Amino acid sequence: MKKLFALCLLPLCLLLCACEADAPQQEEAQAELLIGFSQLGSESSWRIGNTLSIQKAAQEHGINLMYDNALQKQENQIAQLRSFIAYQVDLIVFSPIVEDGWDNVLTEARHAGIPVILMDRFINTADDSLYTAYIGADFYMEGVRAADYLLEKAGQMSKETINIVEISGTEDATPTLHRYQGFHDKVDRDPRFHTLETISGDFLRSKGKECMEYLLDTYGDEIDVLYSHNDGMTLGAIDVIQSYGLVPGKDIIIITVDGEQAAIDLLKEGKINCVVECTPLLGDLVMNMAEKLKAGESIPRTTHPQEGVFTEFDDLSTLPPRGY
Ligand code: GZL
Repeated sequence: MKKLFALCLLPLCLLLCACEADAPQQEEAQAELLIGFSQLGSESSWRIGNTLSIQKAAQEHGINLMYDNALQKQENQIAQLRSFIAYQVDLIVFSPIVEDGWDNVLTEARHAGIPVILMDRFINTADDSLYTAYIGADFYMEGVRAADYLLEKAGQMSKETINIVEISGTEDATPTLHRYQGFHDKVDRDPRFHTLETISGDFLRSKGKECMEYLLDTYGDEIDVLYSHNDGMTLGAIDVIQSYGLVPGKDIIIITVDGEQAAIDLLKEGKINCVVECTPLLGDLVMNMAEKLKAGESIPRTTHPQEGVFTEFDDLSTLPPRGY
């Protein structure tokens, strides 16, 4: 009855059935594994690639996935987590849109005996028992990699003062907080660099465009460098830079994060100078951990995927397609 009731609570949930497994006992074990996956939205190519990665990996691992999209609203994610609890899923996987406000619903998941994996973004809590593992990027190091490129580039810029504008991601989101900190911990120590302003573009291309219009109207040709927290906002900013008659990658040095194909293409064209990689392809990592949990094995508390950085100084001719 509870499950029937829960089903009524999940109008938007897409239940992807387990694909065939080789041996019957394996099929039965995996078919029992039901993951409740709450995705925060569809705000960027990165996010869409991340969703597809999770769905593809679930199918390939023969794991049932109950998927829901919170459309950029924390209250939707909390409601989805409560639905997963009511449905008694085996595991909850979600990407918390912001770091605060999860203690109550995750306490309910713990009381229901449902483990939680944080995927892609982190939470701010005093109670570490509320989640089993974090699988996602080291965003602080992404910020450091962005700064390392700029320090190398500055050596070629015959300028005593280098003015930076920054378009940051969703406020209070883990990537925003840590990409900011990793970058500024390094850059702010160097007297050549001056950050004119940091404003949030919420990881949206449309807001990246609005932010760049404001920054160019406010600071004009004072701007030497744009540090943008994701490729979507960068693409919006580049449209504006060009509409103002400026040459992206030359008049304004551009550093971006994610590594989606469109950004790599602009890097090859010289319109972007540095692309810090943040892979959305976390599906296999998540499903492998889910299978270990189901088998009663322990899993690492934190798992970071391998990530790198692509710059104008690299040979990009052999770079394979990005897949997102
Ligand atoms: C990073 C991820 C961010 C991406 C953006 O892991 O949370 O959210 O950088 C996405 O493109 O919107």
